[in-house]
Amino acid sequence: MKSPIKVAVTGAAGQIGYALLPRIASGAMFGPDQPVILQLLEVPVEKVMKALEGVAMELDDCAFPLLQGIVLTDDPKVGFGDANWSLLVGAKPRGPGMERADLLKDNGKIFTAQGKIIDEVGAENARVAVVGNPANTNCMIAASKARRLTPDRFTAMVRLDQNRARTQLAKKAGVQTTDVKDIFIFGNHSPTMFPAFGLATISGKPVVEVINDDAWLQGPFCETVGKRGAAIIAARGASSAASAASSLVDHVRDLTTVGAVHSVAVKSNGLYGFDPEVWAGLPVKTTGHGEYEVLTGLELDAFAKSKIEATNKELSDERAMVADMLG
Ligand code: NAX
Repeated sequence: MKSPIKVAVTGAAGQIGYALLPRIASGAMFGPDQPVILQLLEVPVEKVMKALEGVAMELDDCAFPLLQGIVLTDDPKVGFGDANWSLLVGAKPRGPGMERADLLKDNGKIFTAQGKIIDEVGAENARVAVVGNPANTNCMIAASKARRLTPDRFTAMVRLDQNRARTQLAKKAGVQTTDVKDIFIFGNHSPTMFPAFGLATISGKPVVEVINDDAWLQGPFCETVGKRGAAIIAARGASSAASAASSLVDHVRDLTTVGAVHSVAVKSNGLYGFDPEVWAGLPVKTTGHGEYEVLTGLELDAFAKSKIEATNKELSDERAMVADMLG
């Protein structure tokens, strides 16, 4: 039996947490032979901590063979202590009439503190995956606070967008999602993100040839993927939770599966024309446990380049709005 890994999850009493924790405990994220200890972090509010206790009771009631311990805490030092992975799901939601800049600043404070503490108390091989929005910029802020952990340890999730794009292409072509390959998300986890259909294939043939409808690909396809979050809210009366949790399982599982090729928001280092300092969705190949390389040299046409320019501008603008919080 392998020794257990410690997985910290923030916002564990929230709706994504509820869908996520049983998947981690069942082995879907780290494999069927990897025991886990869950370190669940929430805000110091009695009602919330009580709800977290309820979540832990349900996890107990599943009798997961791989679940070797559950820690419930409102103390980040305990939550992130020795954690091998920190999954930063908790964030402040955008309230009515709240400006994006205010949301960036409020959440910036949370991720400033969490970046610092993970750097101080996380495991030697600590890795971070950010889900809480605005995910790319929150991740950049957390990474900027680290002195020990290098920027590559900090990733943000664009996998939900990739999964959404994959299914839309499969439905349009009348194939299974497994027939769709290499659909990558470039840029921000926001409606400006670009699902780069020009690089994708269906059953080994370019998507543009199989679907043969540029107007649909450039218009409704990009729009559906970009605005899917809002469509879910309109239909369900609540934001995506099960699909977000499932995509986070995919994000981490593929970052720990050597050879996996997938979309992850990482420090761009100037690739594909992005501002070098922002965290942008990019195609990566996993090269080791949590290690990856960005795929370089992929050919992008003028349409793709214009979309990337727009999403890069948004990321750069977000960076400017939180400039005083970085470093
Ligand atoms: P909920 O509001 O249901 O849960 C969030 C939880 O986080 C709450 O229980 C809250 O108490 C906790 N929290 C807040 N600040 C915290 C802190 N400093 N430390 C620990 N816990 C804290 O939201 P939920 O639907 O679970 O969504 C969580 C986040 O994911 C939101 O920011 C949301 O916008 C974001 N999403 C990101 C997605 C992505 O693809 N990157 C997609 C889904 C989702 O919209």
